[in-house]
Amino acid sequence: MLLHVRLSGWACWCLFSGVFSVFSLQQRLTVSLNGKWRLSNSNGSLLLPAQVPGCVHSALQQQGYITDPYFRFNDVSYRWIALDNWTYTTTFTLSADVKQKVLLVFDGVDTVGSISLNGIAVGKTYNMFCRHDFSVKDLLKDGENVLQVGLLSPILYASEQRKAHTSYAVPPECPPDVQKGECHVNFIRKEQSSFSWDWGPSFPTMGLWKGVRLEAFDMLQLVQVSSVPLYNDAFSQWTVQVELLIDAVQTARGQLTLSIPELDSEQTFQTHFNPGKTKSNFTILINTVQVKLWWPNGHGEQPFYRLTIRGFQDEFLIFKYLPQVYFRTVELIQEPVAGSPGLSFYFRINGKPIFLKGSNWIPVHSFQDQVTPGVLKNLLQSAVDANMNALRVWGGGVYEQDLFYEICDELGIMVWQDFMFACAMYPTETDFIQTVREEVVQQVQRLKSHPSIIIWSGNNENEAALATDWFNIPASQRPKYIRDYVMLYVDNIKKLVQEDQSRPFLVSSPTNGAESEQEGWVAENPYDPHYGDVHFYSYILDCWDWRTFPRTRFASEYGFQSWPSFSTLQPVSIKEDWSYGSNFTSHRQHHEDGNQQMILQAALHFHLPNATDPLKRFTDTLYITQVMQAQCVKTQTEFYRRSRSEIIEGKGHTMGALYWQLNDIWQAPSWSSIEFGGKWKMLHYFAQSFFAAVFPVAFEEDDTLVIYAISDLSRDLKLRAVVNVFSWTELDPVCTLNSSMLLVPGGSAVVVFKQPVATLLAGCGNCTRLTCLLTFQLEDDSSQQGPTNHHFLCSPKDAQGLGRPNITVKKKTCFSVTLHSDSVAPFVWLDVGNIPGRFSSNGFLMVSRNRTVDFNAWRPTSVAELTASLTITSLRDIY
Ligand code: BMA
Repeated sequence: MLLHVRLSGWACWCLFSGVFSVFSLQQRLTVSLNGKWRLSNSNGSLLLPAQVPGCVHSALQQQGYITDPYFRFNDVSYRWIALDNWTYTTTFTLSADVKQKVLLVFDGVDTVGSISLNGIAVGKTYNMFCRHDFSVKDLLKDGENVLQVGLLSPILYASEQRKAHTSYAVPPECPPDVQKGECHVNFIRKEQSSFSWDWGPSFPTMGLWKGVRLEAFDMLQLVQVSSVPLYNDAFSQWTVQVELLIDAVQTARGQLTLSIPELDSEQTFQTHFNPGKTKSNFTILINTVQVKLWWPNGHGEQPFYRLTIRGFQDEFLIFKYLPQVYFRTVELIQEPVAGSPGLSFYFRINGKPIFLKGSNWIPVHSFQDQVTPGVLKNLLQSAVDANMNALRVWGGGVYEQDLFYEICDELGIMVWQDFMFACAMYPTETDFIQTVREEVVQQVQRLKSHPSIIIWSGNNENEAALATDWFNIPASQRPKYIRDYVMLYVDNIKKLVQEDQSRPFLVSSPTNGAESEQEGWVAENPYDPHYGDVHFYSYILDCWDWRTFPRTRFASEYGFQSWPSFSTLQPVSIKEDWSYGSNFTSHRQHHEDGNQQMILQAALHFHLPNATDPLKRFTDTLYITQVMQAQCVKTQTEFYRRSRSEIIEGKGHTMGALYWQLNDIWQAPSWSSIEFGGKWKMLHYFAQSFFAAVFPVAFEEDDTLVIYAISDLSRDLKLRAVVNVFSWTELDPVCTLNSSMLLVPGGSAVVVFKQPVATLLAGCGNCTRLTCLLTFQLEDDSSQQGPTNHHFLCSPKDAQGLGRPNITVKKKTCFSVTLHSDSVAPFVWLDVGNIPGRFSSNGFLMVSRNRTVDFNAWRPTSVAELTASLTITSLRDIY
């Protein structure tokens, strides 16, 4: 049918020219149905234009029916939106009947939808993570066609599903009250955090969150392609497995040619395509072992090759596609460790053990249609700029859009990809399992060509939830829940995923991995530091005391909360909100006692803000929470990095540190190191140092100062530690100590300096623990290697001589400022309000009279604008 289409007056058929560069004699035609649709609520009282892709909340806001959903208490005020049912409608005009098959394709419906075309039911949707297509040729009319998608309230649907599940409960029923969220999210295949989380609001979205289109073709069309390189050790041979998902109208014989000219490799296959959608696999042998490999950030480049896939029928080219292929291998090594019970847990990429440095990724926005390429790029670039090489896409959010993984491929960010299940038990009724299976098949097919994804993981914390009984499941019923757990993640998800041989699969995070499997997939203690990965949180214990941290094989989650800066909060609040005790401040905190915990943790080492001016007191409090968080996560990360080469009391060989969490979903207190909007918190500036490839770490054990040199480089280094002892009152070191030169092998952490603190101080003027502090760095024969680090010998609140530094701006050129200080100043923080961008360094310890810092603006600005916005805060300014 149809050569011409008019969608609301302006769309038309076009030759398909999207991701696949397909051309053929049997042209495939597509028409986008994206754009302006009509949206109405269940009783018709609201009728408005709505953009597709999009969601109901975004449409209501764009049309002025609601204000910013993130403003103040709007998450609660706008609860009604997701309690109603909504209908999306569009009309389009067609003419001329030319194609044999016409598909109506939805890349993503959020979530419970009934689709009708010209009044005739086409299909239903129950899973926002699935793509749907419907054969609609017979339903299309010449002239005007009406397409409608009715969406049920996800809250009411989830609750209905829960009610129907009468045999036993599937906990948790509801989130904790402090989250002000909705119940039974585990009964609906939808972003789990959209019903609220401990860092995010409840906005149970509804909408057509991805594209909609018609696709028409005569013979066949290529629906999806994946290409996965595999290395066979025994034969020292690379192959590329190519999988084609083809939709054919009738049986057809054909020929397929795969080639990578740059690698001098080409192969032709005779094949045939069966009617309907079928997957076909082809393997091309690579004629050389000399391929350029894809490496994680910091370990090499990210080169790729072009694979040419050509399909022919009767010698006519029917499709052509040119995907990028990146070669790399991944192994997850779980084997006995000398001197330690349990098993190792680390990743080997291209045969090289790699320490994973990074964080956890949560949804970037409650309304996914508002996530722009710029926002994604900025966040991922910020990760790389902080020397990260890995991110975990956490299981309570969404499988990210293609662009996310493409950028990770390009930047060398390794992705630990969870499946979207988190902190809950899940039903295992046939329908539920069926839709999950479809979701898994589709997502693996979509994503497996990305070298950046180095592991699939079944869920977030569900093994731990069962093992440590989060939901008070009576002992007699436990076997049933374990059966359900195994059925979902092992018998279904794991089985489906294992067809992808290019990366490992873990059932959960945290898990004991191979040991959990031994114990029937739910280990007695999935947090066992001798196995697998660990999530560890402790808000009450002193975070400066490294003894409180588990010496785990792999730390995949740990963290501390902080508040975002005032410039981030200001647009969503009003004056009466700007105090730490306000309703707003407690409303935005979704973690029980979170605000108090931050203050208590900060008070262990810092004087709390005591300004009389309420606004200053508030902004100083935001600042001190960021100082606390940065220092806490630094201490914990340093502990993990220095544990990579040693076994102490049977524990160690830590090979990963992914703190919780990288980004924020809205303007609120959370564990993130980047605020909503992209502004770096102090923690992110700290991460830039503590994730540096070469880095010195100091700590004390039994009053002895120990300094480690940590190196992620491949080559060996010869380094010495240089320790400068400063008095809080002066800007010239009281004394300087040098260690001897030591070998620091590539990929190791070794002790380079050790001295009792008392001895060190005795040889250094009148220094005491209270009057002095240390900075230290690593040097080779010619220069400093890696950043300078510091070590406090007492809590700054007890420091003697820590005065107001009187920091002034000495010089300003372009976007750089030179600061001048009279004395040592800890945690010097430059802020330019809402001018987006970042400083070359920030939150630093100033131990020199002058220091120049650059500002990299993310939009055009001027020296005058920056000058007017610049504020400088250091620790002594808040009390
Ligand atoms: C973890 C995560 C999230 C949560 C975070 C902070 O365990 O998996 O569920 O947001 O802790 O509490």
